[in-house]
Amino acid sequence: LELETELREALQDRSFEVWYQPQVDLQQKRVVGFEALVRWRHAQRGMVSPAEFIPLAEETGLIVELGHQVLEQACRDIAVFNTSRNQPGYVAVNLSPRQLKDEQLPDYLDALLSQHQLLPRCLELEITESTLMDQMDQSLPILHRIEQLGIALSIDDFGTGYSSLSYLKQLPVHSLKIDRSFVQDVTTDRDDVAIVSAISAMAAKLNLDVVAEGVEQVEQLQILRDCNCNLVQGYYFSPPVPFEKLLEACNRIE
Ligand code: G
Ligand code: G
Ligand code: MN
Ligand code: NA
Repeated sequence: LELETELREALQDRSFEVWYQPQVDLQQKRVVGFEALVRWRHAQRGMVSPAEFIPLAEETGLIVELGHQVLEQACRDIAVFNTSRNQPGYVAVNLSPRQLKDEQLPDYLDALLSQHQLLPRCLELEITESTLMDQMDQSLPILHRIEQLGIALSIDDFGTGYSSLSYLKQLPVHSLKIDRSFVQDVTTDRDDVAIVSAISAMAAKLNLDVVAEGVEQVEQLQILRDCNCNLVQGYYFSPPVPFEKLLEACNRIE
């Protein structure tokens, strides 16, 4: 079967899974939130990476329905998860370009929060820097309405997409995610150290949180600490895991 047909069937069957990767506050040594990452368990092909099907979903417009399914699952899961913890965590959901042109998105999110009786701060949206810069005019009014709901926005892959700092100032942004490519060689490349500490310092001045992604080694962690980057995510703490394994992952970290 063609991938597109299979994608439609999987949407119909609601057979996508959402996995979660913890984001850790280094000072508190606590898991403060989770990135939601969609997974497609395919009968013949096995686990299909979102890197393969998200672009197709985006091209065909199926991303809007897929995005709704992911958002619904993520909200349901975080609502359940938070009842078992004394401090509520947030779930950060990735959004594609087309979703950020959907004028119904803010109302949809508002209804979703009510349905799951979630505080707005329990939901974050990740938008890549390049998506933002490519469609600022169309997306900015939508993003402002989302901000008014109290939902936080995070700029994903920060540092790779030529964001203009003047745009950054206009945007209702809550946090920056330092792209994995800068974290990867931070133990050997002094330029990467300079980039990470500059982004962290700028974020602090602008009152933004900063999250380092793709942290795999304890040596990277120490440098990130020295750069005042307090939130980290990566295989060092936990890979993305299915919901059933999340509590166990949190207990290992904390
Ligand atoms: O988890 P993994 O490395 O396989 O994810 C690959 C890519 O797919 C990443 O760029 C990630 O942002 C993207 N991705 C994962 N889940 C979603 C999702 O629910 N929606 C969108 N739009 N992108 C996602
Ligand atoms: O594009 P985005 O940043 O949303 O994608 C996150 C992707 O990074 C996911 O596919 C996730 O599985 C992957 N990822 C998460 N932690 C690590 C890590 O420590 N190392 C590597 N190489 N990939 C990671
Ligand atoms: Mn992301
Ligand atoms: Na990223």
